[in-house]
Amino acid sequence: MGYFSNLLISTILLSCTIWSISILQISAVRFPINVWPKPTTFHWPHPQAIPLSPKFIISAPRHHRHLSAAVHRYLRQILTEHHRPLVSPPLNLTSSPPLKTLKITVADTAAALAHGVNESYTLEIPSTGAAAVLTAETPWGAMRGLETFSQLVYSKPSVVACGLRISDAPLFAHRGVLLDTSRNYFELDDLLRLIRAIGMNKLNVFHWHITDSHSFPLVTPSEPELAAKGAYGEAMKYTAADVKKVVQYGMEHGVRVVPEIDMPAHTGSWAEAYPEIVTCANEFWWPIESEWSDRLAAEPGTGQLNPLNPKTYQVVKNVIKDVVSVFPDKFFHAGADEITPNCWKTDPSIQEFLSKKGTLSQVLEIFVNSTLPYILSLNRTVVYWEDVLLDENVRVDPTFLPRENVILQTWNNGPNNTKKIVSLGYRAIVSSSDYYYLDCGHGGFLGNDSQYNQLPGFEQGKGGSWCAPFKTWQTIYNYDITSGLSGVEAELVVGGEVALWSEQADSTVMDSRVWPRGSAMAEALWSGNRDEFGKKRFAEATDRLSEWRYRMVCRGIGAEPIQPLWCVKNPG
Ligand code: CP6
Repeated sequence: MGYFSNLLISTILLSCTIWSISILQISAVRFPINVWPKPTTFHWPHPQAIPLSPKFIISAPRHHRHLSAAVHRYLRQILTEHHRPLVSPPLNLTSSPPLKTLKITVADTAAALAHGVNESYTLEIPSTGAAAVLTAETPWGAMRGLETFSQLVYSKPSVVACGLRISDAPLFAHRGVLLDTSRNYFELDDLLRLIRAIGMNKLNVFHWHITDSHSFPLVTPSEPELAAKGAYGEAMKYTAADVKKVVQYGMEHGVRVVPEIDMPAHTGSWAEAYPEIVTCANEFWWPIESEWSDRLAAEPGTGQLNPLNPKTYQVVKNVIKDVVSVFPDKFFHAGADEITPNCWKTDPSIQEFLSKKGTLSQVLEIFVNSTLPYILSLNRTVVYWEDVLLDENVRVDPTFLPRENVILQTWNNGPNNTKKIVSLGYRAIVSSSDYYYLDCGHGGFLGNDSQYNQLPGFEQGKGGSWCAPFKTWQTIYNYDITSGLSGVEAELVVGGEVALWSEQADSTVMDSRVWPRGSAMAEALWSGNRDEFGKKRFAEATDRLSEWRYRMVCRGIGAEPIQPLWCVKNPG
C-alpha cells in the first residue's frame, strides 16, 4: 500500500506543478467566494484581496493543546500553500499595507469535542491591513474558521480575500464519513489522511466500522485472540497505540472518532478465536457460484453471535470495555444490522428456543438486553443501525431502546425509514444507501421504493451489483435528509454520513471514492444545497466544487475530477 500512496502523492504533486504553469487566467466574475462548504452568511460588498505579509502570524489562546496544534498546522499551510486556483478570482488588490495578523478569540476553551458542540464562528478580514478577527464559542468553531481563512488565501506571493465578514454555523450537528476496515485493511496513514480531509470539509465525525465478518483488525487486550486469529495478518492490526494516534489526530482536526463493533450479525471473524459463540460462520450465504455471481463481491457467511450462549457475553463485554477505554467519544456504535434468520436457525440451542414458542425477535431482545445496559453503564450513547427497530423479521420492541440514549442510523430506504424512526421519537443519522453509499453497492435486494428499480438489471427482487449505480456528486448534493418530515420530526435528524464499505475498496481508491462526493454532503449538511432565493444551487456549486477538489488534490487528497479542464478555458 505504501507503494501506491507514494505513487499517488507524486502524481498529485506533478500535476499541480504542471497545471499551475499551464492554466489561463480568466477574469469573468463567476464566483464571489471560493469556500467549501459555503458559509451560511457572508457580507462582501466590495470584493478585493490584500497581500499576506510574509511575517503573517496567528494569535490564539495558548493553553489549548488541540487548538494550538491546529493553529500551528494552519499557519504553516497558509504561508506555504500558494494555491493557484483553476480560475483566478478577479479580485483587485487593495493599496493597504499587507495583512499581518489573524487574531483568534474563543469564549469557552473548556468545551469538549462532542456531539452538538458549538461550531459557529465569525471571521472578519478588513481591507485596511488591520488584524483579521476570528471569534468562536469553542476551539472547534475556531478550527472551522481557520479552515475558511485558509481557503481564502491563494496565489504566489500570497493574497487573501478582504473586505469580508462571515458568520457561519452548521445546519446539522452530526456530519460524518464511515470507513469499513474489515473487508479490506487500511493503513494508519490512510485513516489519518481521511481524517485530515474530513476536517478540511468541515465534517466532524469519522465513523470507524472496525470489525465485520471478514476480519477483526482491532487488538483488544482483554481478548487478544480475536485479532491474533481474526485479523488478515500480523501487520494488519490496529493496536491501542494506533487508536490513540487516530483519536489524537481527530481532536487536532475537530473530528470525533466513533468506533463501531458490529454485532450480533457480521461477526464471522470472531469465530476464528471463538467458534462456540458464533452461528453459521463458515457457510457462504452469497456464494461465488450463484445467480448473483456476476454482480456481487464474495461475502462469507456473515456469522452471528449466539445470544443464548453465556460465553458470548463474557467476550462481548471484554471487547466493549477495551473499546471504551481507548475511544473517548460518547458515541458507541453497536451495529445490529442485517440479521439473517437462517443463520441463527442453524444452531441447536436456538432451534430449541424457537420450538418452545420463542421468536427470533426475542433472541435479539436477549442480546440487546444483555449488552445495551452495560454500554450505557460506561456512560455511552449507543448508535444502532435502523434494522434493530425496523427489520421485518427480527427486531426488538421499542421499550428496550431508551430514546435519550439510543440513536438509529438509517440506510435502507431513504426518507421512509427516517420518518419511521423519528416518528417513534428516536434521533436519526441518515446514510441512505440510494444517496450516501459511496461503494455504490446494492448487495442484496432493492427495496420496493428504490429509485433504481427502473434500471435494466435492477428489477425488483433481483438485487443489484456491488458497484452500480454510481452515485454522482449531484445525487448526493441534492438529497435533502429531512424531506417529507414535519418540523418536529426534522428536529430529531441529527445529521448524516456517507459510507465507504470496503468489499471493493482499499487505499488505492479510497480518496477518489470518498472525495469530492463526500464534500457534496459536507456542504448540504453545513449550509444546505440552496441559494438565498431557495433555489437549488447548481452552476455556482459546480465551479466552486471543482476549485475545491483541485485544492484538495494539491493538499495530497486524491479527489477525483468532476469536470474536464476544458471547462476552465471555456466558461459557460
Ligand atoms: N456491511 C454491514 C455492509 C452493509 C451493511 N452493514 C451494506 C449493505 C447494503 C449495501 C452496502 C453495504 N456491507 N456491516 C448495511 C448497514 Cl448496498
